[in-house]
Amino acid sequence: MQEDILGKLGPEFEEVWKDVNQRYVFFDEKDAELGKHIVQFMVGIMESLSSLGATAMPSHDVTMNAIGTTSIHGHSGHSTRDGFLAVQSPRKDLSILVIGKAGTGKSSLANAILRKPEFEVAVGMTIKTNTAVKGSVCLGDRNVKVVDTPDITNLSGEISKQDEIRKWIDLTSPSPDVIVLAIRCDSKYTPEDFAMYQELQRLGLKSVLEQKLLVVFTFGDQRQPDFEGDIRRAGSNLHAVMKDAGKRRLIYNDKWTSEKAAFVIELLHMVSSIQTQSRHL
Ligand SMILES: Nc1nc2c(ncn2[C@@H]2O[C@H](COP(=O)(O)OP(=O)(O)OP(=O)(O)O)[C@@H](O)[C@H]2O)c(=O)[nH]1
Ligand SMILES: [Mg+2]
Repeated sequence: MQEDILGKLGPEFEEVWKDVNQRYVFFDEKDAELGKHIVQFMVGIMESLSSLGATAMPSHDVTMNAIGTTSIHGHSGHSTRDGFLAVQSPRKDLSILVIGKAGTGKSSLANAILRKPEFEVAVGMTIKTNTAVKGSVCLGDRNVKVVDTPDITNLSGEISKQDEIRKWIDLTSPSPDVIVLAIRCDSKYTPEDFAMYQELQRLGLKSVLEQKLLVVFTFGDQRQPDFEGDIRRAGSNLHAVMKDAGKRRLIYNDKWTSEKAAFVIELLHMVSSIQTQSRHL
């Protein structure tokens, strides 16, 4: 492999190759699993940086174009496995709790993190997710658990709200590393939406929401051109939620496959920042 690379790039590359010191990765845009490999690669870099005492990579260091190829500027990891960067020491598993009103795209978002269609996605007006379900995926050497949930104001059957929330906590055991609140960015944030958030606070999630909340604006393909202005003009209820989230927010767009890997990388970056903040509390 080494000879192949040097043969193709010529002797001028020899000096660079010495510095590369086995840290390399191949990106093949025809690779059916390219997105997954990019995420693993970036996770490896973030893990390497944090094991070196650096904070996670700022998001502007990652650029991704429409066909899904990625450029990474200025950072390197420190070990390889099967050609992809991996982490040397085992790291803590992650658990991600996805919550929100019915039809806000929770299951679609959860599937994007898992990179597989684990959870059923709603079609038409049907409410699909009726109770919490867990899926998991390996990213780098981390097992990432994702718990998809129903709209707590719309539970069907006998299950009480308290029991349902107990199930969320059990499935994310010992506790979620991040709570992703899905809010549609193509429609108004209504008093009913805010009432659901307040109900979750009352049902015992107040302090964990204040520490671990991340707002994800879903239906990003339908956002206003002036999205920042749209947020500024949104009412005080949405601003109160975003305050709890410490202004952590992302936009998700389920329609553009090429953006999903970049979204997962940003999400993991947010999780690292939440973890860093909770270490300083
Ligand atoms: N245009 C667009 N459609 C989306 C997006 N995300 C999800 N959808 C669609 O919205 C519908 C609902 O998506 P789900 O992921 O099932 O939403 P949910 O919040 O899990 O729904 P419930 O489980 O019923 O509460 C589906 O038809 C999705 O294809 C998005 O980013 N853009
Ligand atoms: Mg669902």
